[in-house]
Amino acid sequence: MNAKHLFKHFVIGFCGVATLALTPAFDITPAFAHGERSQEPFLRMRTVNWYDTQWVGKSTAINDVTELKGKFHLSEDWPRAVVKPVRTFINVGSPSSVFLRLSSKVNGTPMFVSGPMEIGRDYEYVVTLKARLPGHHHIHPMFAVKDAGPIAGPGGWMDITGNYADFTNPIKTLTGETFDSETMGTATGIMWHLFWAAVAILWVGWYMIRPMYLVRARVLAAYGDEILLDPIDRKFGAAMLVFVLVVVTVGYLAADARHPVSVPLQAGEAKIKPLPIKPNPFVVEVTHAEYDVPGRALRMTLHATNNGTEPVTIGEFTTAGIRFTNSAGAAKLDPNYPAELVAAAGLTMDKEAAILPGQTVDVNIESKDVLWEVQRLVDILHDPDQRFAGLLMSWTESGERLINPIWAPVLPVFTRLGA
Ligand SMILES: [Cu+2]
Repeated sequence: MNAKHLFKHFVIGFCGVATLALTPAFDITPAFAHGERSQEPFLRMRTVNWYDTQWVGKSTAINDVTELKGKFHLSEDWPRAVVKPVRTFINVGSPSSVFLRLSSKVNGTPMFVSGPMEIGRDYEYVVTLKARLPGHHHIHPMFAVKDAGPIAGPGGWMDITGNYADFTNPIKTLTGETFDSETMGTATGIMWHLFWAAVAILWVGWYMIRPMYLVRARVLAAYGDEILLDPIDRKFGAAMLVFVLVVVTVGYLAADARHPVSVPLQAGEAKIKPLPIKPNPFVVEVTHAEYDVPGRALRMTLHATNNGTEPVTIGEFTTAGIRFTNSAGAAKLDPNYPAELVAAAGLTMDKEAAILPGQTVDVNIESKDVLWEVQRLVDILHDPDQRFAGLLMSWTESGERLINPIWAPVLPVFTRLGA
């Protein structure tokens, strides 16, 4: 067994021990999520409206590469309480580093540093992932906003098969060297940790025994600190100062000589153009919205005008990664989308007929499902700012999808009005 395998077994063992140690503390009964539902609903509904999320590799072998991709719209109804997305980053929410992120691209631009994004616009992301730790993992796209924190998107399960011991991540540098980033520099890292720990122990130990703390404290209180330091202490202190400075300088010069060509950590800003605004002939406005608490339903009245040349059918309302569809929307649903996030017959309307070109209608639309409770979105009713936002998806007769961001204040009701 070589050093690399030894290191890998150490990591496996360490993760195992850590899991065992944490299990009784947190009682991790079969986890179906990892806390995303506890994120405030105004954050999940009114910041990032995720859509077309795809967990490409439902099952990936160790070392194989897969993708997490999709699109999102930054809601016009962005809460006042959340910092505007002036510095953002696309990341992946996962239980530890089960995948290695090889790249993230937003609208085709590599996003290895953070950058601003525009409210009201759409973005398409592709995160390339390399399978690292075997298991059944819940994976979320995540949108990090500086000073607001990470905002988790919908979670889907991705499996990784194989053995961690087989994982490698060979990297070819610009100077033509190849190394495995999983093990590169491990010995150096461990050496420095041990070295500085030994120096620290020596430093503390020296003063600890000359004399011991309690004696020292009493002398300090009675006579001050001057008599506590004898000339040897001062020499030892000066020697340590010189020693530490020499070690740091020599260490730096040695590393610099060994790797003369290096690129500093990137501290710039990714400039990402939003997706072009697609002309949308379907104009929708929410004129009234209420949440029926016992009925677990968000009801809204839409004032909709079809300015296009084809009939338009409403098929889906999506918010916080949860999708409410009627039969028209269900037919367009990606079968791989996590079933626990879909209310397949959750969307009903009082006018099911397609909205004809030139027609203006007021449609009463209801998205009803226990998911409002299960996903804890109903908590908006406890917010001082009771509002929702999401995306309304409609389809023209020829199959083109039209997306309308919608948002409105929500009135809580406890019985069906007018019933
Ligand atoms: Cu999760």
